[in-house]
Amino acid sequence: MMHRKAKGVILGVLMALVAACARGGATPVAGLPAEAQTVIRERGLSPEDVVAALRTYVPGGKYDEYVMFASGGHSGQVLVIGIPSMRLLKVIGVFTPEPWQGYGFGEKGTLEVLAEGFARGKPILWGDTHHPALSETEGEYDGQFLFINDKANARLAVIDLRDFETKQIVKNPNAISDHGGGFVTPNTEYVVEGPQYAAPIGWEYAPLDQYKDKYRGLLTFWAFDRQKGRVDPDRSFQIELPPYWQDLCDAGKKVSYGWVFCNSINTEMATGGIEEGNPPFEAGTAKNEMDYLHIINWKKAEELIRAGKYEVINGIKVIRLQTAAQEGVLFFAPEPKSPHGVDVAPGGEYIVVGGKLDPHVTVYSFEKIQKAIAAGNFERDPFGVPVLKFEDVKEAQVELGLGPLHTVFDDKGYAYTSLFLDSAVAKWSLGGPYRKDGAEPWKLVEKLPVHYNIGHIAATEGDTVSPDGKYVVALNKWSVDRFQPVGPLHPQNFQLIDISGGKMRLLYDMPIGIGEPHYAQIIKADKLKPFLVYPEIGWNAVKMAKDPDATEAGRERVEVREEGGRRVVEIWMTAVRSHFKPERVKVRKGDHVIWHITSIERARDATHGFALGGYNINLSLEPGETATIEFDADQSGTFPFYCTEFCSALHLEMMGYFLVEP
Ligand code: K7E
Ligand code: CUA
Repeated sequence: MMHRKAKGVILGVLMALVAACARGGATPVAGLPAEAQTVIRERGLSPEDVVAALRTYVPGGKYDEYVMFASGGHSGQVLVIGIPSMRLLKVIGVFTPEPWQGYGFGEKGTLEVLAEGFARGKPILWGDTHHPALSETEGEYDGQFLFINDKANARLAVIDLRDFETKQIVKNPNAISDHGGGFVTPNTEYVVEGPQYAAPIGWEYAPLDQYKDKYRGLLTFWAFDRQKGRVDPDRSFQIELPPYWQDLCDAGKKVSYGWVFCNSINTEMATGGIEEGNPPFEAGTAKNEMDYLHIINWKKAEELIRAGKYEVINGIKVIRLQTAAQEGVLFFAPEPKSPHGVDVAPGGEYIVVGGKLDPHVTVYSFEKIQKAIAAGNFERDPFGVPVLKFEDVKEAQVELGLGPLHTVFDDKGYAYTSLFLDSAVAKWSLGGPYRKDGAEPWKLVEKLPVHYNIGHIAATEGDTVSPDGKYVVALNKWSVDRFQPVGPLHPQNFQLIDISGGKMRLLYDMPIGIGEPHYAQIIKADKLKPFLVYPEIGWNAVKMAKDPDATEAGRERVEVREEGGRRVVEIWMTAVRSHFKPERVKVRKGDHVIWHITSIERARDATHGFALGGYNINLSLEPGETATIEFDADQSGTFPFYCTEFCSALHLEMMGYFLVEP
C-alpha cells in the first residue's frame, strides 16, 4: 500500500515532467498522469523508483549522454554501455575470438592481431581484462583509442574508436602476467602496464628460494604512435622493480605531469608454501604495517633511455633497478597496509591510496614528495631505492570504513571511494584547492550501500583533469539477490549512482553476465566520432586503409595458379543485398584457397556475414569492408556458404556453394 505522501511526491514529479514537456514544445501524452498512477500502483513502485526510472529512461531513438567502456573481465572482451540508460551497446572482441564481429574466425587480419598476442608462439585465446584506458590529450579523453590489459598473460590491446575494433595486441616479452595497466599518460605518450606477481624477467625458471635475487617487478611504458594507431615497441621501455607485487598504477597530471605512481602489496617478499609449513600468501603478504607507494619519474627515465643507460632484454629496453634507484627515477613512500588502488586527483596535486586492509585512504601531496626528494631526506630499501618519510609526504588520512579500494572524483571537490568489505561508496571531501564550498576538508560526508562487494568505481569523465560530476558506477562483484536467479553462477552488478545533487542516489542495477569486470571509464558521448560505414569500398578494417585485394564490382573472378607444387585458388568476391558473386566456387581437395570478399554496400547498417560450415569460418562484412580468408581445402564435399546477417527479404537466398572435388 502506498503512503498518501508518497503518492503526492510521484504526482508532483509527473506534473513537473508534463510542465517541462510543455515548455519544451513536446505534447505530453493525454491522460499520462492517470495512466502513470495506474502503472505505479500495479507495479508497486516507490517514489524513489519512479524518480530513478525518469532519470534513467532514454526513449528509443534518443542517445545516452555518456558511454562507458567496461572491462569484460575474464571473457577477454570490452563492454560498451550507454549511461544513464545502462543499455548494452556492444561487446568488443579483444583477447577472445568473437564470431559475430568476424573476429578470429577465418579473417586473416584479425587472426594476425590475435596471433601477435600468443605467448612465444603458444595460442592464447582468452584474456583477463582489468583496466580500460581511453586515449587522452592534455589530460582529457579525446575519444580516439581505447587500451586494455590482459592480467593473465601480460598483454595490452589497442582498440580504434573509429570502428570499435581491436587493431593490435602486444605481448610483454619479459612478463607473463601483469595488472596495473593500462593507464595512459596525459597525452597518451605512453600506455603504462604495471606488473603484479613478481617473476624472473622473461619468465625464466628460478626456484622460489632465489626470490629476492631473481624475481622482479617490471613497469612497462608502451610508446603509442597516434598516427599509426599502434604501440611502437621500439620506442617503448621497461623499468625493473623489486619483487614487491606492484598492484595498481596511475599517471600524474597537470602539476604531477611526468610522474607515475604505483602501489605494492608484498614488500614482505612472501613466497607462500602453505603445504611446506610456511605462512600462506594471504598472511605472509600482510605482515608489514607499511608497504611502498612507488613514485616514478618517467621523464627522467626517458633521459636515461636517450643516454643509453639501459639493457635490451628480449628486444625491449630495460632500465635496471640499480640505475632507476640511483638516478632519480624511482622513489618509495610508505603506505598502509597492503593497499589497493592509487588514484591521482584531477589537478595532479594529490595521490590517493585505498587502504584495503586499513580503513583509511591515505592522501599524498605531490609538492611534499618533491620537497622530500629535493631535501634528500630518505633511507634506502634493501635494493637501494630511496624511501621517503611517511610524515614528510602525507597530506591527510581519511577514515572511510572497511576495505577502501578505488577512488574517483567529481567537479565539486569530492572524492568517491569503493569500500569492498562495507559494500558501500564513501563520499568524502578533498582539501587544498578543491575546498571552495567551505566544507571541512578531508572528511567522510556520506556512505551509500551498494549490492554487493564493490571493486572498482567509475565516474563520468572521471580520470580526466576535469571530471563531470554527474554519475558514478559501482562495479559490484556479487549480485546475490538482486536479479532473477540464473543458476549458481550469478551475474555481476553495475549500479548507476547519481552524484549531481547533494546526496548520492542509486538509480539502476545492470546485470553483467559475461565475466568479472574490473574497471571502466566513462566518456561524454559527443566526443566519439565513429564511422557509420567504412569510408571507402574495399576498406581493410585491421589496417584502416583501402585493401589492395579489394574486389571491384564487375571484376569478381576466380584465378587458379601453381605455387610451390600446389594449386592455389584465389577468389575475388563481392557481397551486396542479396547475393554473393561468384555464387559457385569449385576447387580440388588439397588446394590452397585465398578468398577476398568485399561488401559493396554503402547503406548504414547493411552488414552481411559469411559463414562456411565445416571450415570454422565466419566473417562480418560491414558496408565497404574487405575481408580475406586463407585456408587449405582439406575436406572434400559440398559446402553451402551463406550470409549470417538477416540483411534483406532475400537474405536466405544470399548463399552459394563451395564445392571441393575429392
Ligand atoms: Cu581492483 Cu584489477 Cu583494478 Cu579488480 S582491480 S577490483
Ligand atoms: Cu546478406 Cu543476409
